[in-house]
Amino acid sequence: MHRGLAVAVVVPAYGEARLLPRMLRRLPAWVDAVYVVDDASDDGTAEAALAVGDPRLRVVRHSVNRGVGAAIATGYAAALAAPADVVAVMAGDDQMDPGDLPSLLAPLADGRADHVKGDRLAHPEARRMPLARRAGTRFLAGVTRAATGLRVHDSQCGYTATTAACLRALPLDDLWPRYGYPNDLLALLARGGFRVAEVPVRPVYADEASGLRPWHVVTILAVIARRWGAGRAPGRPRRAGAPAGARFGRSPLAE
Ligand SMILES: Nc1nc2c(ncn2[C@@H]2O[C@H](COP(=O)(O)OP(=O)(O)O)[C@@H](O)[C@H]2O)c(=O)[nH]1
Ligand SMILES: [Mg+2]
Repeated sequence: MHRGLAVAVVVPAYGEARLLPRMLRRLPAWVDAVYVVDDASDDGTAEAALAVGDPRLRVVRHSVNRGVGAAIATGYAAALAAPADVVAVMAGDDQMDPGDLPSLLAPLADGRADHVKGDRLAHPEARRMPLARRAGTRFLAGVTRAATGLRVHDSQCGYTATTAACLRALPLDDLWPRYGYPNDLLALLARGGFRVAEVPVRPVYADEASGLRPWHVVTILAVIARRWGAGRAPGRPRRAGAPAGARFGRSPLAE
């Protein structure tokens, strides 16, 4: 429990036997439940997770690889089947600083947002992100803002926390299954009129290897295009606006 909230963490993991145990051992003691989603890894990822011996941990396995977005949707479903107030997502390659989790949860605990995501570009150590990553992220964030109307600055950051109520209302079976899922999730949130907040998180680049390739930008643009204008759909639910000055997605009331 953290600030009165039961906290679940979903960890998508594909070929992460080396880094996943280190990531799991760094999770704060107040996290209530952890769902590792192993997506048909062939390197013993699931066994490595179980060997950590954390009683909070459950491993869910896909029998064939379905992609990081599909794995997160599976993790969300598992987390929602148990009592949880908020569900965070942290990558299995130890690229998300657990020290940032309280700031991700704060807007949810304060009732100011439904979904909070990390913004690596707003962190004092933003320059740790490789230059091409920073440029690509800025470009994709611009397109995502235009498509959804949400004022997001790091659309590609997968470090998030969402209320269980919001997740229950989202059509998660419809979420894009592979790279590009964060943009698709933002479109679904915008379409539902949910309040999205960004908080600075530390960019971590160490000994991991990314599966993302430059050509994925084309896929991501296509994913964004398929729900273009989602946040401006007529008749979407109206929700309370965010406090002035916060880095929140555009409130329907402010339009
Ligand atoms: N379950 C699952 N996880 C994946 C898949 N592809 C990537 N991941 C995980 O998603 C996280 C982020 O992927 P990564 O390739 O490191 O992307 P990047 O950090 O944005 O460059 C890591 O924990 C990966 O293990 C997949 O196909 N299935
Ligand atoms: Mg990574």
